[in-house]
Amino acid sequence: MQRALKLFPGGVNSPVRAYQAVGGKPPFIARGERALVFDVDDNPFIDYVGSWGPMILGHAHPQVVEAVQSAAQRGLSFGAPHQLELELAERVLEAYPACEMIRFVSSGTEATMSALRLARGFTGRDLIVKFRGNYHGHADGLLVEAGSGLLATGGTAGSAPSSAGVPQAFADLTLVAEYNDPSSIEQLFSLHPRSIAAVIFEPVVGNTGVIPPSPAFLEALHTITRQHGALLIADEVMTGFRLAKGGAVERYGLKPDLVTWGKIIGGGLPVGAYGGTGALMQQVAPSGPVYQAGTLSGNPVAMAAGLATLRLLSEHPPYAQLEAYGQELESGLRIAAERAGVAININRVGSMITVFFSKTPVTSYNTAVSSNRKAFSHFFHALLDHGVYWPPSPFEAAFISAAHGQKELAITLAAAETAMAAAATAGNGS
Ligand code: KE4
Repeated sequence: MQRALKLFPGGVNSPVRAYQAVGGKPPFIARGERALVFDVDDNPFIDYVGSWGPMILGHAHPQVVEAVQSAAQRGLSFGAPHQLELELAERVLEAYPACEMIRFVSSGTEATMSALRLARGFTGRDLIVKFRGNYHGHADGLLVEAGSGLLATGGTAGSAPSSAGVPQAFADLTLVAEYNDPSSIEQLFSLHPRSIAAVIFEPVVGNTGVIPPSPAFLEALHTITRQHGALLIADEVMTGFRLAKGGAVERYGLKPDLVTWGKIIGGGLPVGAYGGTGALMQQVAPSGPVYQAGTLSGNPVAMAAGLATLRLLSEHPPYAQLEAYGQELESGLRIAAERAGVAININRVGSMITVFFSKTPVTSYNTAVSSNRKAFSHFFHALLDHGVYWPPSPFEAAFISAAHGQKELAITLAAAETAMAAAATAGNGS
């Protein structure tokens, strides 16, 4: 870590890995195998981070590794059309029948950034709407949160950058609504008639911890965007191919105009994508005026990893098994919390789960962030000390993989007994 701190800001290549939310120093991971990761001293951990979503099949799946090795032996990248791009694209679109065309990029950030540029280019409108606490990658216009003041109309004041280096001028183009609050969407559209290009949302929030969508919210997203001629963008970077073969779109019957993907479609290698109807996607260069490009977009080795992963998910769908494990994990955690006398609210959708140390059910950004962070840190470190590698932040989703089985469940729940008792020492503040 001392060496890393000399090389990288915070010693990491992505902030959440630095353990600032929970304190302490992160282990360096040397290898992974099925549901386990091993640190450089070969200590095993049951992994509930799964590289933040991609590793739904578990680590080093032999068929995925083999596909990557054989692709690499034929050359790593050409910057030219390649058959594996077609095969992966067909597999993604087969699972999302409302999408007719797709463009591969190299991260979820690129996918959402490009989808928003397409929405603006297609509608000729400049404003976009996102939801407080939803994360869509680190494009400037998406590092924006609700302003602090209140407008005379009772709406939230303009938006504010959530990062240094994002000009206020960029933030002014991003409006921020409240997740699971239909009136907050309506309010923005009435304040900005015929100026909003798109609404982008996490179909199930993972980035404030797990927050499921209310039916009324999903309904409002569709009716309001249709009514005002704005595009609806479902950001399935985290939920795509996780919540069902067709992601949240299938699970909730969503009808977005554009979908973004990442994580699982690369099987652990850098792949993102955005897709929609042919009419929309034909607006993207070189067939249309909306420019977007990428040196390693669609590179064969990443395509091979994604293809092997989606093929395995399609041939042996793990979703029932993931749901069953999720149910057992959830009820075991509740029992452990009960025994320790600590107040928790668990939000889980399929294999995405978050334990909030809060007396109040978490259905919104506000209820999520008012949960007890200290209790979470004690919970996290007690799990880690007992060989369970939980996401190092109270506001992230934990991920179950198809490689998690009864053995991993037993070890996790045994560790949870100690972890809940540790959380209880932090007091029951919600
Ligand atoms: P990437 O640029 O990190 O590939 O994807 C950005 C992104 C877009 N949309 C959603 C819904 C996402 O969850 C993400 C990235 N998720 C985080 C986990 N909270 C990645 C972990 C990290 O930032 O290190």
